[in-house]
Amino acid sequence: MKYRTATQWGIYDVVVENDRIVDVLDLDLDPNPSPLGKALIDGVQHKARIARPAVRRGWLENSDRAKHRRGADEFVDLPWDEALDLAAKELHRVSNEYDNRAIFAGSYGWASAGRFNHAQSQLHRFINLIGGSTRAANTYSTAAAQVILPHVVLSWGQMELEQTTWGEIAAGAELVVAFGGLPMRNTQVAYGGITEHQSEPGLAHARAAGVEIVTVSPVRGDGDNQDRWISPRPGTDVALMLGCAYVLEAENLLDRAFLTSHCAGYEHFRKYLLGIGDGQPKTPSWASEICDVEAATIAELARTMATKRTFLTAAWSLQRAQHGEQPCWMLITLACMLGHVGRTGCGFGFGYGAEGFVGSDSRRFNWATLPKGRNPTGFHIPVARIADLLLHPGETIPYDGQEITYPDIKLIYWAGGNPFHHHQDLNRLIKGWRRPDTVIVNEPWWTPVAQWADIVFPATTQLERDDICASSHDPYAHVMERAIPPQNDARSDHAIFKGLAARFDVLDEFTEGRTEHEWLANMWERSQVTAAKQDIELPSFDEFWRERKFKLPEEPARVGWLSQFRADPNAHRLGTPSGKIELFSEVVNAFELEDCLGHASWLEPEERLGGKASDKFPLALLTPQPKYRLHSQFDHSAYADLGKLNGHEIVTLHPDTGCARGIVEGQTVRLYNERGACLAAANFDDQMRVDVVVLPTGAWYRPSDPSTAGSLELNGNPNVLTLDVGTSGLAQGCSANTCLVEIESYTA
Ligand SMILES: Nc1nc2c(c(=O)[nH]1)N[C@H]1C(S)=C(S)[C@@H](COP(=O)(O)OP(=O)(O)OC[C@H]3O[C@@H](n4cnc5c(=O)[nH]c(N)nc54)[C@H](O)[C@@H]3O)O[C@H]1N2
Ligand SMILES: Nc1nc2c(c(=O)[nH]1)N[C@H]1C(S)=C(S)[C@@H](COP(=O)(O)OP(=O)(O)OC[C@H]3O[C@@H](n4cnc5c(=O)[nH]c(N)nc54)[C@H](O)[C@@H]3O)O[C@H]1N2
Ligand SMILES: [Mo]
Repeated sequence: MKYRTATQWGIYDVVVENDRIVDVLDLDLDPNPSPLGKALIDGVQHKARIARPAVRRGWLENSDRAKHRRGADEFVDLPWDEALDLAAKELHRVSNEYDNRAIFAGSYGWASAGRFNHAQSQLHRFINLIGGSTRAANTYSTAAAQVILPHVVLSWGQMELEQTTWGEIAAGAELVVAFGGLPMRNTQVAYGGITEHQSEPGLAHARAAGVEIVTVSPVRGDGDNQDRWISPRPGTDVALMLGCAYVLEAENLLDRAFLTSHCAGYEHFRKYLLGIGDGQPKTPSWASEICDVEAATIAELARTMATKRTFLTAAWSLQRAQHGEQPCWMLITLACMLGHVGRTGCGFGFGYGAEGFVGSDSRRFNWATLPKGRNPTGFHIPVARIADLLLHPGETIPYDGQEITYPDIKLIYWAGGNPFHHHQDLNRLIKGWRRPDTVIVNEPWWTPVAQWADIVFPATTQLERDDICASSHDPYAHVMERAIPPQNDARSDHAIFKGLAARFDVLDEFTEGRTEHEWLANMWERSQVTAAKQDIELPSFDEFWRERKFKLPEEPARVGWLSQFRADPNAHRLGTPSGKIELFSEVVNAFELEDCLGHASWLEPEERLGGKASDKFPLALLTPQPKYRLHSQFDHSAYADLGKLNGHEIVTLHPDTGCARGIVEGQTVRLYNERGACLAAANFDDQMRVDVVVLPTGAWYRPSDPSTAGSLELNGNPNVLTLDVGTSGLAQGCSANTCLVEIESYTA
């Protein structure tokens, strides 16, 4: 039998024989399906599944909960009723003894496709009914961009969904300068699910139309199909862009009319650029010292950009670094100086090699989701400050012009995310993670976050329940069919929270009297209402369920992004205070932050090549997204093994870097710095900087000695090495890519 399913890397048909998944088939709908679907074949019905509810022995048997043994303890299986009773009792206790802010249900993570059994939505709906919790704002992906861009140009949501399409780039641009490249491996993935992968065909189309691509990245392989490669030190793109800006200003190659009519505050930025104030003109030779690209190359790049219809783009990775707000602001500043913003296919945009929907011309539509209600505490922290929250109750931090004081967290509830994947400096996280009284986790597999919990509820995967896949960037809705029975004793996230809701006397409020299937129909009906407002008629729910998919009608071609603003900036004001693109922001300036000034600026990070700490650790570590996985998901599958060697994640380094350290290709190596150490398998690539090493994220955290923080990590999880500081007092995003390490051959 074949069953339709959806993942956040594509829609597939799953072939099932005798309740076993035997194959996963691509759909004809998809011009460029992702092979990541293969992970479902052995990954779903795997020995790593959590069979039944489990409680950590030390938590169960010791009055002090043996918190120091969290992550290093054994588990005791319990029947569902007993485990639910324990969790409910503990939630009751914390909620009664403290303010509900003492519960952290931020629960960041991608979970899986399926709008109803979306783990966080279910968790939030339940928690909101029992008084709410501390939550988390923004994402690990784009926090710095999400916070700075509304001050400069537009809300992030608008940018992501509405910015220039690949078709427009092909039609209107002559030159694309891609900071961080356009790594097509990342476009396999799109949040919530993706039907048609358009990025690779879109990029190929632009290339065929004669668009020249310049990749600016420490790693050449980031630019599939590029014409030219410029390789700065990681984290120094802002200096390089400033060097370019200086040439435009000094050689009068900039569009002063555009800067006056459409931008606010260029004069402030110009003073900084020319060094009137700090005495340091941001010349190409100044930039060259920082980014290690020749001054002549910088000047020549500036001149080329000024003579062509240019599109500037940056990978999201650039802003996942200390001062990550700056590359976003500086890219926009440079594009405004060039003056092409709002012309077809020109200007600026973010993330064209980040997720598969960026630059697609699919209709955008707000499909209905599960209503989560309101969080009665109304309180959240910036998502990447989780370790600070756990470690420093009572401390106050700045965030986007506000002040946030951390509460004392007594209970963590996580569903649908893996902080032992996503957070930086895991040895530091562990110290905080062992402070609360109780950690509750819903997970299908014994992932690290499940291993580091006290009460673990086994969740079904999407193949064990019905659901609907529908995302705001995708014109399709798909039926997700239950293909196999729930494995072992697993229950859906909805059923788990139903069990808890009953114990809080909020069952009726939680379910509103609906079965899971009735909820799907309800969500569909709410989408019908939204559609009707746009003169679109959706079929009945029954018909949708029979047909298994529905595609919204094509819409008339979107009006070129920012073209109306370009044509008439007064009639089409932006959301900024001036209505223009703010190259200087009075608002940000008034926050008086040292690490985010009123205009784009070069700010020294805590560590970088050629800068602080490089005498101790001479290599920059980049931790990009993995080609053979989504984050840490299905790391246990045979497909994910393609990114491993001898059981370790593969680290890529320049052959000269290996040679200088006596490392041969294929051998096991140890990466280390003052924060931690991990093993990996060495792979050489001579098309990258000699002072950079690349270890993708996602290997399951496996410390050799979980009882003590800091022990050698065995699988190759780079987050034992990364730096855990906020991007700045503005966004407080994660700074994963600000990281120096050393590497050595490993023999044990
Ligand atoms: N060093 C470094 N670190 C990074 C990054 C980086 O670039 N460098 N990138 C960051 C970014 S951009 C992101 S988005 C994060 C990603 O971090 P996460 O989103 O936390 O990572 P995932 O591995 O996708 O975690 C999803 C979890 O949900 C579980 N799950 C799946 N389906 C279900 C379900 O139906 N129910 C329940 N209860 N659970 C389910 C999976 O088993 C998995 O454990 O990582 C961040 N971390
Ligand atoms: N296959 C797959 N695809 C994914 C994901 C996945 O887990 N697997 N995760 C998805 C998610 S959640 C997100 S947020 C996006 C992330 O999308 P991005 O953040 O854009 O992707 P990354 O792979 O982290 O980084 C892209 C490239 O930037 C380069 N780079 C890093 N630092 C610098 C720098 O300082 N300067 C310059 N010039 N280049 C730099 C790296 O070499 C890297 O290959 O990817 C999505 N796509
Ligand atoms: Mo992300």
